[in-house]
Amino acid sequence: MLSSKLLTLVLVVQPSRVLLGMKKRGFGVGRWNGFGGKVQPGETIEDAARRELLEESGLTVDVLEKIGNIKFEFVGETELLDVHVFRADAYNGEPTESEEMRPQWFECDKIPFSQMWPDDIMWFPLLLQKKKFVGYFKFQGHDVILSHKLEEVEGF
Ligand code: 8DG
Repeated sequence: MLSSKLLTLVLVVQPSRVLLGMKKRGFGVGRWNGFGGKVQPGETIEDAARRELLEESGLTVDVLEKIGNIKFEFVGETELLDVHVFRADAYNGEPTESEEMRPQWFECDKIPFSQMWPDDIMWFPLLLQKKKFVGYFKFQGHDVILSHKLEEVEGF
């Protein structure tokens, strides 16, 4: 039986660009990603998403929309990652580098998928089209997807 760990991921999206951060340490180091991390005891998932966004990018947002849920299995590991994905279309503050992330805007047609988690190229198009989705990815190591499921949903 696999246990699971709750994580958040926030993508700040504007009409023609998306804010990503270069992960400077820890899990996913060297990859561009949205902002997020582990949900702490006593926190709601959305509170955790807002906290990690502020800690890692310096931004706050008024509205966060839940747009995805992706579960990740890593062969040989007993814990599933249960990632709750949020989208924000407006933000307050200026993107600021943190110990964990170096933020940078990317045009929507120049997203650096070759330097991102390999599943992202499959679900980013849904994110950018404001579609909601659930997914499951089974990884061998951090680079190879052995199998996956991805489907659009009406809502959460
Ligand atoms: P730390 O303080 O303990 O270093 O870590 P944290 O900030 O609490 O958490 P983390 O381990 O850095 O969180 C991992 C982040 O990576 C989290 O936002 C979820 C996200 N993430 C995965 N897998 C994938 C993936 O395949 N694609 C994308 N885009 N993000 C992913 O865990």
